Amino acid sequence: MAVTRTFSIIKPDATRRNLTGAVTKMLEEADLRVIASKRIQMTKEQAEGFYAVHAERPFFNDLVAFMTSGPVVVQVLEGEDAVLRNRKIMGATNPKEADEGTIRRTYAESIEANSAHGSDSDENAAIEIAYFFNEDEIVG
Ligand code: RTP
Ligand code: MG
Repeated sequence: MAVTRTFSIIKPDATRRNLTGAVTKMLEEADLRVIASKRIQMTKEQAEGFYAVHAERPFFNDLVAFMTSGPVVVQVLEGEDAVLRNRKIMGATNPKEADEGTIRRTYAESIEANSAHGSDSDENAAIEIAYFFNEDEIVG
């Protein structure tokens, strides 16, 4: 297995409840290393661009409103098979379907306010990392 990178967001429901450290701890305990991190307030334009693949989905407007409802923490994570490793510790989109011990099962409030985002492929990870970070902000 190769050491790769993925992109993570600690979503507004988690930052609002002061869970930045708690979520990050679960990522670190899953052997993911935070090699870049910043807390930002996403603009509507940023959120719409980030979730452009979901533009036609019924939940798109709600999702953009939620993701801009408060600060988020964007992170680059590094580890063996980082995309899969991160998706595994996050758990299923819907916290009711997420496995015990996952971030979403532990902390998510709903299918929308589900505490964490993680890239779904190496290709999307590279795109999403570049959307929020310059290479000089990432220290591996
Ligand atoms: P993410 O992209 O945030 O890591 O989550 P995911 O792959 O598990 O889920 P995806 O299908 O890509 O959906 C993106 C985010 O949209 C919100 N969502 N709301 N109301 C709904 O039915 C619904 N479905 C999805 C969630 O915040 C989800 O993480
Ligand atoms: Mg997704």
